[in-house]
Amino acid sequence: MKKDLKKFLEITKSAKSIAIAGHKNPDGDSLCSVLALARLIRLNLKKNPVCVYDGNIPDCLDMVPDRDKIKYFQHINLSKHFDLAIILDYGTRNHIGGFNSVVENAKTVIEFDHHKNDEKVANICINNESASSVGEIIYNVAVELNWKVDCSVLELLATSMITDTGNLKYVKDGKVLRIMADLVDAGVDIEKILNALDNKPRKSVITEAEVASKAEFFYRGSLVIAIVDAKEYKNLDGRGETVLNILSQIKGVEYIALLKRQKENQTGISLRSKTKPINHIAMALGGGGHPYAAGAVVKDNIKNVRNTVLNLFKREK
Ligand SMILES: [Mn+2]
Repeated sequence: MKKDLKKFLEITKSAKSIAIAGHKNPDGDSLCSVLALARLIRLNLKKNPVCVYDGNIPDCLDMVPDRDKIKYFQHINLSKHFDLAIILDYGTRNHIGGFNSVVENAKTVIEFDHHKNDEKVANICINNESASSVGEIIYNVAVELNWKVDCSVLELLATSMITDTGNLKYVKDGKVLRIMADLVDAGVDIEKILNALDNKPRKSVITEAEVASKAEFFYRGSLVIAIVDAKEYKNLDGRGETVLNILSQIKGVEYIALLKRQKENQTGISLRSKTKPINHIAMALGGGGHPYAAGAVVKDNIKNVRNTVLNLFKREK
């Protein structure tokens, strides 16, 4: 067994209190890898970790197993010193959000991540940048430790892998598909998972379709910029995936920038690309992410951010 994994097992076994969180505003991988790891620890080590989140969990994730077992960070005792804090899928420190105080007060911190991450927060890092999702990392941990699993663990891990690969579209090698094949053989129902993920509120889907209909096209249609105003922002479910999905279907579109007016002088940006890496653009805006899916939050109004984004993409043509 690898050294770090052995240490993870020893520390988790001896910890009297454990808290687990993923990044702020959880997506499918962040939420489901937290719930899957907690369930695995309950099943195999007879301990009951506290699952924590910050921000909002999209309605489309309401149906995942153990959804009711995760608590908003302000509903837990933040001054309590946990023996072990585990952070998953977080990327950079500012994405830990309200869980930061738990991390700072914990005796030991362990991380599982697949983001490029130069500033390690944890004492033990079980990271793999080539993994499709943290769900894939947790699956491999469970296999390596010979841990017992149940249907809910497998469904959670499958949901992590499916959502972080854009429904298996962004699969770069066979690893994740071989795991999915094993999960399907073990009873995971991909159709059921995908139908559950479509469980979005009507007002979100309609609002996102309206946002897409007002999008502007630049550089011979290779870049599309869509803008979400303050009122529309309240109606989004998650990051605006429906807008991104609609616009990515348009012929000739290579890059999508979704700009969200979070506050008067704060703009959230989601960037997507079909074939060329764009995470350097997210970094230039003070953010980061994956090569083809990245983002940032900029303290400026939406009009200025739109012009900055337009200029940054000028070089990408
Ligand atoms: Mn992830």
